[in-house]
Amino acid sequence: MSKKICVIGLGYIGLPTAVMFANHGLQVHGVDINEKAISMIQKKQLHIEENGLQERLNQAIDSGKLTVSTTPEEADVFIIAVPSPINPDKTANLDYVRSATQSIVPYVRAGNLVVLESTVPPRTVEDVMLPILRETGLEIGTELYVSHSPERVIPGRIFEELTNNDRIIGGINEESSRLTAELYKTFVKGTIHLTDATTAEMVKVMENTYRDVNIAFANELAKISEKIGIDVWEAIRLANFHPRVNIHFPGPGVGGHCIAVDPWFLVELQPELAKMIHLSRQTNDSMPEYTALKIKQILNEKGIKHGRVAVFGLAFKGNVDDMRESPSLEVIHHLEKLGIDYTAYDPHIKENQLSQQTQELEQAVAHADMIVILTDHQEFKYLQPEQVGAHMRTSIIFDTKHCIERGLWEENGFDVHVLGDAKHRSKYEKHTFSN
Ligand code: SAJ
Repeated sequence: MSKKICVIGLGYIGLPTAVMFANHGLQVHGVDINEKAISMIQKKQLHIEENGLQERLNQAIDSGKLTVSTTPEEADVFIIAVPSPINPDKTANLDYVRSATQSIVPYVRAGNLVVLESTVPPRTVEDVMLPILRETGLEIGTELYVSHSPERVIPGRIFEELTNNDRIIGGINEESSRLTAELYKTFVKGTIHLTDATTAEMVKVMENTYRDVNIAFANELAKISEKIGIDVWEAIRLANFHPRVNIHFPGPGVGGHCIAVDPWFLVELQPELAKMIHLSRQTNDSMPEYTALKIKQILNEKGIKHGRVAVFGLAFKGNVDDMRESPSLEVIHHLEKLGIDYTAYDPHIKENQLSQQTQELEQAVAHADMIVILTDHQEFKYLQPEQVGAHMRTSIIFDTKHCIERGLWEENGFDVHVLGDAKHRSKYEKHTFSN
């Protein structure tokens, strides 16, 4: 294929996508409003972390197939991959989608294809993008083709998933879908499924909402399990042996820029109908406070009035360097409100993100009464009690991600607490929870 592509937005999705097309022989021009990011990419430097991106970027720039700047250029295809966050009042913020669409209007020509990759509320292509694209004077559907091709990749494995995941492509008409599928066949090995634009938008939002609702269910089960004296992790593990059951896992909250955001799109569109979806969002958003209150309860039960806690994990999930919408920040906020002193430690997050953050493990646990694990990083799974025990004032560890080896820590004199696990508590302590 000898098409030229212009990619608007060079973030976590846009840059890997641009690089993929360039390294498969297409001429690609990448655009971003962030001048610093553009000058870094021009020098083959990365402004985001992703496995395998550096060598692929080097190849794309060295071959001359990828150029970048802050302004679009004429092309055969325009791909928009910009953020679609929520406003503080939980309504969709489509400003970037609007301005990116507006930015290509002067460059779009008859026969071009415009593809939106950003996750958006259903009907965005039809109701937000098309009115802007009509300003080109081109007839939509016959002179200008438009579709939604949502990204579905997970950070850390983007290149593998870009290649192997199935793709949903929804055009505003059949020709738009067909042209988009032909384009993505350049590197997609998974099956490409064709539908209409609004269905494709709904599918993407549904996938993330499914996960959010399922996690809320797991969090509710964790709270119930604590009350009735069982270990929810064991119960979920056993339930998932059923061939048609796939219960997700509880935790201190749901972070990231996707799963905690996309369900709100459906709540905004249909507030009267999206009841379970709304309740699930509230359930997951309540977990950081629940976690902080449990920390206080555990300290109080030990007779510790003004405890010091070592917070392990600032990233929104294990083994990533991304703090966006991280529940850890909310847990910390509630610890501050409860007057609990803390240090924060995360080997994946660069220093100076928080004033109480340290890069030194020893410093993080010095005089602490409790380690609270909020992120299941590999480093925490394999942490050894003797690395930290001697520096602590009291040997308590609270694992909200069920990632440490309980027996090992207990053998080393630690009082071990796990979110959603009251079974082990009742074995080691006489009292039950009441709040
Ligand atoms: N989490 C739990 N319990 C679980 C699983 C996750 O509490 O059982 C938490 C994590 O700790 C994290 C949050 O949920 O805080 C979200 O993590 P995630 O790994 O579920 O999702 P993301 O945001 O990294 O990526 C998701 C993916 N969507 C799905 O798996 C359906 C990815 O494929 C999408 O591309 C991405 O959203 C996106 O961009 O929409």
